Amino acid sequence: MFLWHYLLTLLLLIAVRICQAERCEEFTDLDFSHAFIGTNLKIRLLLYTRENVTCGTLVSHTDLSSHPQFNLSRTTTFIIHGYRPTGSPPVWFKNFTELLLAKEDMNVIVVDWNYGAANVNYFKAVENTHLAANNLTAFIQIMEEHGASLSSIYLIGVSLGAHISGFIGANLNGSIGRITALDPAGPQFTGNPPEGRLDPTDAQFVDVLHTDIDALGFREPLGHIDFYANGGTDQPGCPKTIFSGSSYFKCDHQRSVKLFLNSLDRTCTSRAFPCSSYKDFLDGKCLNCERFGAAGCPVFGYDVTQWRDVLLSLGQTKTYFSTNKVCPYCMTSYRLEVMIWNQDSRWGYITAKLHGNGKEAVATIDHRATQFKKFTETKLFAQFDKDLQSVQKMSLKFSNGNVLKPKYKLRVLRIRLTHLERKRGLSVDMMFFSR
Ligand SMILES: [Ca+2]
Ligand SMILES: [Ca+2]
Repeated sequence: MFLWHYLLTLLLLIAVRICQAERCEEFTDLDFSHAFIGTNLKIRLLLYTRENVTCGTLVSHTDLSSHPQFNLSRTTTFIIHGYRPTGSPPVWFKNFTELLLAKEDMNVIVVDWNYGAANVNYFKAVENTHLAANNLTAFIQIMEEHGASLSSIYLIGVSLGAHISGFIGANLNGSIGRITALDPAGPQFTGNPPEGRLDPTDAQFVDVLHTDIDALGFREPLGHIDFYANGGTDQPGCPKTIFSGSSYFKCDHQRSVKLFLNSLDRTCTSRAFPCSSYKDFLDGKCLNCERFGAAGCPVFGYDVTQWRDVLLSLGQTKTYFSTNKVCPYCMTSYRLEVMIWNQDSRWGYITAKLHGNGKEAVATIDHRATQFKKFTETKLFAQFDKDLQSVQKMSLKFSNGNVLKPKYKLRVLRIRLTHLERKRGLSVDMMFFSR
């Protein structure tokens, strides 16, 4: 009896050692020579769960029983990257995996199709998106045979990965739970019919972020909700000239991933407003959120599923939000109403500063010159770089935007500042006169 106990303990110890020695699978690291010659498609599936947050397990495409931690009763999130012109692994996927697992107990599968995406010839990588989608569809069907529900499948696709997600979704008749598309690729997809790109019928719920619609991204709406960050064309803090090297080409596009990660890390939220154009949004013409009831306008990112039912009932909704240059990206929106008593009307730009608890928040309203008229309330949409919990002081700077023009003072009669979310909590009403 004693001997049996001893042997059993020994066997257990050996088994534990073997498990500990199991190596972590890494994302395929290729270099530019691979991309130059071109690579053929090979898909590796790296599984991460709360039991192995940082150590990837290579999942068999056919035998799921060999992965006990792959619990199919949980949500399974696939992260699908895009074109890899230099063959390097995406720098963001570890952070992405960790934030998703901190948010929810799920299976995260990083889809490594670096062999296939690494190619100086973009058209070859585009061709591979269909093959990759067919391969992943077969894998999801095997998951389904093992008891997974298609509703529990969540695909997050970056750039070309967004269209791969769409093709998988279409292969499965739109039954998968959700697709999040991060700046879906434009080149070779713009103008395609719905079956040749991502579209809202590809999943039960499709949410899309656009950050580079004038170059690498897709201009038109593709989901149930489309978020256009800073108008979707160019991102603040990204280089405006080619002298900044490769980041000139990819900074706007890559910002999509950074914004989504920011939505996962719980530091702040970005409220997005339905609007037909970015100009109208900046003019503050789209601040009405009544159609969304008590929840208010949708918040960009992972948690937008809270608005799912109302968004599905609305069909397709195009929304806008603004961000800062760096993380935390979220801005805080106020309505700023200014009444002046100058005899003549004034045209110019406003910079507002809020002060409270030793902090300062700044909003620059300079997308166009605003007209201020005597005894008329001018409504402005002010987006501040920070959210101050208490505002003790506000200062305004007025400029006519032209150093050659004579300087005018804006004689302010009244300013009203209303936080668009905490409407009652932070409304500041001021009456003062200036000469
Ligand atoms: Ca489609
Ligand atoms: Ca751009």
